[in-house]
Amino acid sequence: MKRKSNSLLYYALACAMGATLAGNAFAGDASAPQGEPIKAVLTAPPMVPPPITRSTPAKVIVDLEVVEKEMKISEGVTYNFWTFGGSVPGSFIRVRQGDTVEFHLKNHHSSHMPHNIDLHAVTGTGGGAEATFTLPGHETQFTFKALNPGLYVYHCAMPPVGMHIANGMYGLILVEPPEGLPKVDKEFYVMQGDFYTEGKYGEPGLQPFSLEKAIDEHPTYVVFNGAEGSLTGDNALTAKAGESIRMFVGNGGPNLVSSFHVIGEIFDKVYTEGGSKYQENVQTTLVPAGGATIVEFKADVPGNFVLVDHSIFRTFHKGSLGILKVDGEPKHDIYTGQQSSKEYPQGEPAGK
Ligand SMILES: [Cu+2]
Repeated sequence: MKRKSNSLLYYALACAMGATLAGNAFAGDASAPQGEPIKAVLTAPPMVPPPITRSTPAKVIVDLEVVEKEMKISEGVTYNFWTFGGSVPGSFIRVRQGDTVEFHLKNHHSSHMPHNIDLHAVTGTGGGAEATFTLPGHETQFTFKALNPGLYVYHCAMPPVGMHIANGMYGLILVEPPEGLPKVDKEFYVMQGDFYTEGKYGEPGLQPFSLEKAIDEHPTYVVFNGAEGSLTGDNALTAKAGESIRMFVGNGGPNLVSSFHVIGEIFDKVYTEGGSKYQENVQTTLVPAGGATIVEFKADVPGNFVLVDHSIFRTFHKGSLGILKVDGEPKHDIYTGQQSSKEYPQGEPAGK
């Protein structure tokens, strides 16, 4: 009798140990979605959804609708954009590493084309493209686990892929690390894209897509956030002197690499290519087509700071120009502004 109860005890202990080992082996149990499913907050550029404050993984539902719509690309010029969520770039998606994402893709009834989505944050066939072939008026759904933290591009991958991307079908998804990103005062969503129209730059009216120019990689417009002027004038980004700024910067392409630079600022940190490691004290950072980067800096002094693609003819002749307007008191110990301007005595030119 005694022996029997001992063996039962050992059996119970062994089971308990087994369960613990299994629990460790499948980070599965600890990393299973906790609590009720959460509907993801989606934002149009330049806005970013609020930071995630959860300390456990969740099931997150993303509901994204493709809409084909005519919008302004430049002053007096419109274009038939194909969009994720009604904006170019598409809605910003923010999840946490370890989240299980239930992704719903709708394609509005008014669409003329089928669309799908390839999220670079997805581990699986086509990044979800195969699972989301969606006809106009239909909805598809698949689920993925956000395994890797980082800032990722998503885009449509329906053939002809280049044309769907060239029409504005891209956006960003941020997978926050479990501990979150360091707190900052302001976060912005900026994404570059190149556009190819039949008409020349500035030619008014609705401009059709030029496949020939796209294949030749000769864009008519290179812009931030889907249109020339999307980040200037009343649309300029704003901050106060002393605030810390984080920009989630993407490049939808389809063709060009961006030399992203903010005139009059130095990036304190650049999470190169949207990954986990950061470089410090950077002037200009490359953002590949289909890639992203996170830049951080402090707005030390007031002024208009100009966002550019430093392949500079694009900026002044094709539209890739934005403004970050920083208000506040001048700090003359950091920057004085002009202190003098005068003639100086004529002599032999330098270099003689
Ligand atoms: Cu598409």
